[in-house]
Amino acid sequence: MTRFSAFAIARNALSFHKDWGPHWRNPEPKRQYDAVIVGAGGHGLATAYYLAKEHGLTNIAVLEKGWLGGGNTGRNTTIIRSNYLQDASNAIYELSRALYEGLSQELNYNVMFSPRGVMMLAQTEHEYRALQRTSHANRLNGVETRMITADEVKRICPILNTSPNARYPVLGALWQPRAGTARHDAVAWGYARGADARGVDIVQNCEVTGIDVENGQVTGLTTTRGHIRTRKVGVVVAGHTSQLMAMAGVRMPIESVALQALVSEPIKPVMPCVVMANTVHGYMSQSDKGELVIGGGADAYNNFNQRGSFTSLEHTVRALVETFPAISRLRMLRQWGGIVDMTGDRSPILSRTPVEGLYVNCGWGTGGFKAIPGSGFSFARLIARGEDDVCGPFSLDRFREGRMIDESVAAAVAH
Ligand code: FAD
Ligand code: PYC
Repeated sequence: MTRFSAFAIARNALSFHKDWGPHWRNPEPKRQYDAVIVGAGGHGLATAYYLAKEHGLTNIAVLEKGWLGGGNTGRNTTIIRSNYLQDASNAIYELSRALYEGLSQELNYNVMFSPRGVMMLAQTEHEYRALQRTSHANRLNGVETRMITADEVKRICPILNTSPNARYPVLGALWQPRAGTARHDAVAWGYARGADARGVDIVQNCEVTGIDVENGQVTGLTTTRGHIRTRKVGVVVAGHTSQLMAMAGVRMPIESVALQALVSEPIKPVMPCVVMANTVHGYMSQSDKGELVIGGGADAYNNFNQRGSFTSLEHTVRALVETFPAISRLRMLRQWGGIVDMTGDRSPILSRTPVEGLYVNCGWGTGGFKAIPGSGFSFARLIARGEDDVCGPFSLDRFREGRMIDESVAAAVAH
């Protein structure tokens, strides 16, 4: 693997940066692996990376029906925070946020983690109390968040409309100073590069079309590039989880729905942090290129439309113009959608399944980008060693046993 360093960059500058090699191989799938991960999104790639790095499992493959990072991982708005309500959520999201802090060094790849701070506005008394409760829960779990006043909100982000005459005046906000953003493609590419360097085969354009089960044990996969034998499979396919798991006869408590986002034309820096205005269904940050990155609520009906729609655009832009009147004359450049995987309690599933050797990682819904490092690290432990210290509460059993991890408020985006 080419290592990035000041010296390597200087050396490659001499040849006008034309001599950098490919960052991962494009291997043919082998006929047998010790473990196979289905889905080369951030979670699948991170799982493969930690399986290889932490557990020495290198005869493994990641199978991807399209191109790596082309699912929700390359379509999200990159917000990273750990200000969830429940103890189990604080554990996995804060593990993840902490891993993001050192991820560029870990992967020797710049993921552009920017801990610029995330504020969730309180625009009704009820919302204020709910966020205050979250800040207390966070403090008990060692997650650094606090409530800030409307004056502090204005000081941190001057373009925010904090007028008391607004339809929903800003009463304060839940502020997480070490939360922020990262470059989504770089997270996928960095993990792919690290996994490939440790011998993991990342096979793109390889769709899984069947899961073989014999006597309750997974034994292989049928793919568009041939049959593969394996006794361990991790399904990590976000919005397509129900279809994949149905191939093994497992019914999943997942609904698939499009979540959309858009970006404006680039402008000079105006947004020093991330702002989420959940009452009016909008959130915004500014990318390093200067584009305002904007999103809102999920589509109101289940669907697989991986694209934008006018209804969502209008609803989201109306919310944002109300929150940031200064952006009303900006042109919007691009709009897109991704298919997110929603559970009833808005918490993920990282679990064994009734089929021996078959594991599933899904249900991150509208908020799984932030969780990629922690999810990959913990899911790899579950697959390699059966250890479920972090994953345990997120098992499939919880739906049968009524052990919900209710994060419908902390999930931020309306759905
Ligand atoms: P994906 O990245 O979707 O990867 C799954 C992969 O599986 C895909 O590449 C797909 O092609 C592949 N696959 C599917 N079926 C098969 C098959 N049969 N065979 C082989 N491969 C298959 N989260 C945040 O934390 N912060 C945010 O700001 C945020 N904003 C978002 C904004 C939008 C518009 C969207 C859509 C999502 C957002 N999210 C956000 C959520 C986040 O993007 C996802 O939770 C996360 O990326 C899920 O990653 P993944 O690896 O599980 O799934
Ligand atoms: O989970 O923080 C989040 C988020 C913001 C936008 C979409 N998801």
